[in-house]
Amino acid sequence: MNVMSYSAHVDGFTRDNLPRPEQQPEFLFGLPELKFPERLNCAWPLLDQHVAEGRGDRLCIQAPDVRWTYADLQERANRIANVLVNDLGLVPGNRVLLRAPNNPMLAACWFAVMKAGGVAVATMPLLRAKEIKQIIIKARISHALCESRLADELKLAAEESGDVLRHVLLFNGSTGSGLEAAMAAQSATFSNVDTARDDTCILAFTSGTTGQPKATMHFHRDVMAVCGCWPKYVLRPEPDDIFMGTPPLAFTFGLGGLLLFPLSVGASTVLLEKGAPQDLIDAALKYKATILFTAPTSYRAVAANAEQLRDSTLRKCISAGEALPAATRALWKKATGIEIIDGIGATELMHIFISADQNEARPGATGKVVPGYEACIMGSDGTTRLPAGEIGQLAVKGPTGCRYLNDERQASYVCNGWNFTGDAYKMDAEGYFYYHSRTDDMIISAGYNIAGPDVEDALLRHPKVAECGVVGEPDIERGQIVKAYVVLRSGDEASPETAKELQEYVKQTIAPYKYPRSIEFVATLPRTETGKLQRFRLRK
Ligand code: 3UK
Repeated sequence: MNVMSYSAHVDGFTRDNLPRPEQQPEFLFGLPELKFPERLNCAWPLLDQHVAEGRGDRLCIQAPDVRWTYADLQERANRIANVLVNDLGLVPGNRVLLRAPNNPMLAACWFAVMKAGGVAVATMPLLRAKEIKQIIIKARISHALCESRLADELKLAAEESGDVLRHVLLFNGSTGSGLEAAMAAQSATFSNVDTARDDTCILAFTSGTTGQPKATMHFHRDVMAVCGCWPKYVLRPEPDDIFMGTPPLAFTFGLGGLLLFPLSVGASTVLLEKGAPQDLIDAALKYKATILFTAPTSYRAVAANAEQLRDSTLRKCISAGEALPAATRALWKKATGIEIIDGIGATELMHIFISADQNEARPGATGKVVPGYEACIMGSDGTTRLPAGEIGQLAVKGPTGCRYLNDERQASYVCNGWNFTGDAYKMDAEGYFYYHSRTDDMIISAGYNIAGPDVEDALLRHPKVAECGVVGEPDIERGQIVKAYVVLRSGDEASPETAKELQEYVKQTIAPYKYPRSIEFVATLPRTETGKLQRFRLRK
């Protein structure tokens, strides 16, 4: 599978901008699930095949006032694919920007792009014109399908990007206009473009915190590969499962968890535009959800009222995006009785590659390497494997891996065939991986190597702490000191006494040299739209 197949792309932009072969990671296709035919369009196994095999009447997507079967979704996707090709002149390989909160029309647009052989570039709803413009230019976006409420920033970005983005159609606006009107005039059938398994079908921009955005490239076979690994071996969903959660479909955590994985087994998904704690609880009860995807901070925030979920239909809860503090795992289990399934994934690898199911979970550990992948801990030279128990750089390879679109930073993510995620981890003798910190977030204080997340976990155990972030602050005497930014629970007072109380508490919980010498109380912490704490902003 390392020799590229004949491309169906008429617009060769993505193939022309792949990293050179020697800069690509090694790919592993050992599992039986990973033997892909040369011609592969992921819309077939995920959507059309269900209808072709008589499952068209099964429930596929729910949202407020929407209940679509597989046949309903297929019909919408076909009509939109026809609009793209017949009205907007899309040719295979063109990039299509998608901009909407998680809703059924966004899912239909995503499948339409797959069917037409296009390349979907889903963007975070909160992005502003400046950031959208960078994406339009970097990915040379010619077409956009956009939720009408979010059109303003896109239009601004389009104007400022010169003549690149030529076709914009809006949906979910006043009835009968825009995309929906165009769909009504098109056929409900579409013959999928016969793409190669190694034709790019999505460009996923990383939620990276600094510098120019990076676009990762994933093929049709990558989309199917992620369905064949973590869900197959760790999540093990069933056709009657009802998936729901918060991560945007523009974030590959959400794309997999809320669209690809449910559809890959013929199950259904609930797409929610809002993910505040009470919205999640209400939706879980209303739709009788069985599988929940969200980030650690959200589990913590929902836990306060999660007793309501104790005897609900919910059976599996997945956390990713950030390290899951053992304190949050315990809180969720106490409230709901459910052991969280933690998993580390990355945009570069598309989805989760280290994880443990609810029976194998160990507090403090992310889990074991997911079947299909290999992982190890490398020393600082990037080539020597460290023995069990030592902290080093996490290196991974598997059926998916990093391909940045025309980007020098490829060489820092991929080295000797391994993907380096930028995380410091250790592995124990049984193969469990323990998160330490981001490699550039290590705190070194008076010679001690301290992991911010370790101190955060200790603080989170204190009843007054709602959220916290721990970073290294420059210090003349110690090089760095441990500094904690703390959001208190409402009603608790931000006073020197409270700070002292928290410091004493940490000293009693973990090695005393790790305690935060400085504590600052804040109202909120800076986070990305994917729920990650922006430590670099705390350091400023
Ligand atoms: C961190 C974790 C500890 C880690 C993602 C699941 O987060 C995802 O992708 P991103 O590109 O960020 C990747 C980085 O996030 N991280 C993610 N999960 C965990 N750290 N424990 C975890 N469970 O630093 C990693 O390198 O935004 C997660 C699926 C798809 C994804 N894209």
